[in-house]
Amino acid sequence: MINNSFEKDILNGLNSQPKRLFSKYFYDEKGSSIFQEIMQMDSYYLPKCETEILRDRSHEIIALLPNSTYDVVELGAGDGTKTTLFLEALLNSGKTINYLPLDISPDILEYNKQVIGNKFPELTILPIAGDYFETLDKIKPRKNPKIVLFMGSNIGNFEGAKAIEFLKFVRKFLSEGDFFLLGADLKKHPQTILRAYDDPDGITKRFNLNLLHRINKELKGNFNPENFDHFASYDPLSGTTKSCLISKANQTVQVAGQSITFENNEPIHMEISQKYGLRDLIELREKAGFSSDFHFQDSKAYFSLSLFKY
Ligand code: AVI
Repeated sequence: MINNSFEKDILNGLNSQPKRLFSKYFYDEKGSSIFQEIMQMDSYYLPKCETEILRDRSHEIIALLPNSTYDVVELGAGDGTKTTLFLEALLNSGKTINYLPLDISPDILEYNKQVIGNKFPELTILPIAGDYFETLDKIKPRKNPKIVLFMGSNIGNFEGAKAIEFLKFVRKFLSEGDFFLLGADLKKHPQTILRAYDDPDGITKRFNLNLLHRINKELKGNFNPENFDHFASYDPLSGTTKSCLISKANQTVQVAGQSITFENNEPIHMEISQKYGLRDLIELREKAGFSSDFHFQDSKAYFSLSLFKY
């Protein structure tokens, strides 16, 4: 099915200067499966570090939660595999919890419910499918205190002030006594970060090129993905990783009935993945209006799970 906002965003992006496409469109069926390959790469340290924190430090996070009952709300929950570690620690600590996974995809939520439900048969699971606005609106009237999870460094894909806007937006659906748990990738040696986004096997390149395939399929495009290279860069001053596709020739491509011309070596900006220092995370928390913060890192201090109090 052709999605109009997809078409509009793609055409606007390709007619902008510099050209740009948006990483939120990476995740069609093929893109989601390539992302699973990325998650398995040795150089893509993020999921391993986050899992280590959830495995080894969940009890410290839970010690900061004063209530005995919580709604655990997970934004962009996906299949929920990592979350089992946190849910298990909550249940072991004697808390009564309900799990509310929110995701745009009803299929992934169905799978999530099966996986988590099999592991914790006693847990109440209330999946809610839809975009953030619809789903958060549904959890707002619930009486239990909430802990909202936003993990996987997904915050890093928001550009500039959009990360703060997003946290402010989520906070509007929370109230006194609630918490927000943010998974954020930390600033570290630039080479380590670059290797995560520029792997020698070309998996990240395929991940980016897949969006051109998607445009071909869904918007009657005729990109030849072989005419584009992938280039990732990391700026240690700003903490921003940028991914671009680079045109390997002067070429004209048709998309949804429009002709888009590329000069040789012209970039398409595809994605940013922001890295944070501790000070940056504190600033983010303050600007979003949360009252205090606590940070839990893995043994290499590559990644942070940061708990913000309403
Ligand atoms: C989903 N997101 C947090 C990933 C990231 O690290 O920015 C997407 C990704 N892009 C390239 N590799 C992984």
